[in-house]
Parts: sequence; structure tokens; C-alpha cells
Amino acid sequence: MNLKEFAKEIRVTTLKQLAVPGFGHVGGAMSIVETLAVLFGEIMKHDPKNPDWEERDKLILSKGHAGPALYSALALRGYFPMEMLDELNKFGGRLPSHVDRTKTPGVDMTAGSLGQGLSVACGVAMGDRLSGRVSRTYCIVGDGELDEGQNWEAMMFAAHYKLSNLTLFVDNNKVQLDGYTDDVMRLGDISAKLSAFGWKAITVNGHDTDAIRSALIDGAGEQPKAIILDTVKGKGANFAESAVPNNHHMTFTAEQIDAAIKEAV
Ligand SMILES: Cc1ncc(C[n+]2csc(CCOP(=O)(O)OP(=O)(O)O)c2C)c(N)n1
Repeated sequence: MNLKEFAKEIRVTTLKQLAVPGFGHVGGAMSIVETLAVLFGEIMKHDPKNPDWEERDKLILSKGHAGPALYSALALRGYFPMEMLDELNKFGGRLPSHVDRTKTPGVDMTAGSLGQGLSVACGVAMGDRLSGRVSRTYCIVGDGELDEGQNWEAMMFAAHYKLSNLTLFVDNNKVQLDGYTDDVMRLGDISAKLSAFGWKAITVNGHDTDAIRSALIDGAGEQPKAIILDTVKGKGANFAESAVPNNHHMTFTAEQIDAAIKEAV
């Protein structure tokens, strides 16, 4: 599969999906599009017809507000019909604004209360190892989400128990809900911190599918692996990119969405 093309499909599909309600978490959805393309386009072992297959690789989208991007990847890979994307944010629908594993096929963790996903990912990775399953667990957290102390406990746990079947992505888009991460709670050198905690840490351009793919394939021995994604909040949607740092949750017009779709690369 052409991963760059798949990323474009996910981006365009997400914009169309968000156009239906006319509001949503566009910023943090756009910044993980390329990562989802590499995971669902090539790297992950999964079966859209059997989302509960125990041997599958798992994805914990801890920044659960980025659901629309994940829903697009899942629909495009055949987990559910594309028409279902119109259910985004609808009362009683199967695509809530924050991901919910009891509602959406292919969603592996219910999230929205930030800071919990990496702990769950540790448990899932440990469970797979104890059960003899050759499966990987991937977890995506936001940079702002790292303000939650629970993450740092999970980082120690993963290194101590040598969870080499765990990969953490930090979506370092430098912005959180109400401002720049540097202003709200400076994180410093995320990669150096994860290395100091005993992880193999790699920083890549989070909008370069080749770079993400290489980082995923790169061996990490017994260590858990962290991939720090250097990203832009709202990437690829001009109306959102130009609104940084106020693009966490936005309203937008059909014209803005159409223009962004035309410009999508
Ligand atoms: C425990 C908790 N505190 C606060 C919030 C409200 N909240 C939702 S998204 C967000 C910002 C998250 O920033 P980041 O992790 O950088 O996400 P991204 O920029 O990638 O969307 C906040 C504070 C929440 N969902 N959960």
C-alpha cells in the first residue's frame, strides 16, 4: 500500500466526517493521520472482519478526542461501512467524540480522561506476553497529556518489565487544549526523558510516513520503544493550522472543509 496516499485518504475522510456535525477536535486528529496510515496500512497485524482476534496487534488511542482520525482509518480498512462515519457525535450513534471500545468495532480502549492509556497499554502488552501471544501494543498519547503523572509511572513499569512488545507514540504537536505546552507545563526533551527511563526513544517527523515506518521497524532489543512525533496541530487543514494554538476543538464551515480537502496532499 502507498502509505502517503493512505494518509491523504484518512485526512480527507476525517475532514468529510467532521463536516457533518460542523465542529470537533480537528487539531489533534490531523496531527496523527500519518501514524495511523503507517499502522493500519502496513505495520499492524489485524483483521477487520474479526476485530476481537486475540492475536491481533492492539492500538490504545489514549488521546481519545482524536477519534475521528481513527474512525476514518478503521472505515477505510473495512471495519465498518463508510456511511457509518456520518454517525460522528450523534446521540446514540456508534462514533462518539471520544473513543469507546463498547461502541465501535476496532477501538481497543475507551478513552477521553487523559493519562490512562499508557497504563492500560502496559497491561495489555504484559497480558499478551504472559499468554504467549506474539502481538504488539501501540499507544498514542498527546504531549499535553504527559502532564498527567500516571504516564510516568507507566513509563517506569514498561522499562522495568522490559515490555519490548510495546510502542508508545507521543504526538508532540506542541499545543494542548488552551495553549502551548511550553507555557502550560514545559516538558523539556521528551526523548531524553524517555531514554533516561530506560526506553529506546526515537524522534521523527510525524508527517513523514517513511520516517515513521523506519522508526517502527528499527529494533529496540528488550526495551519498550517510544517514537516522538514532531507534528503540527491541525496539519493539512489550513483553517485549523492557521488557528494554532486555538484549534483544539473548533467549529468550521462547509466551505472551509471543502477548501482543505482540495488542498490535501
Ligand atoms: C484527565 C483530563 N484532564 C483534562 C482533560 C481535558 N482535555 C481534553 S483534551 C486536552 C488537551 C490535551 O492536549 P494534548 O494531549 O497535547 O492533545 P492534542 O493536542 O494532541 O489534541 C485537555 C486538557 C481531559 N480530557 N482529561
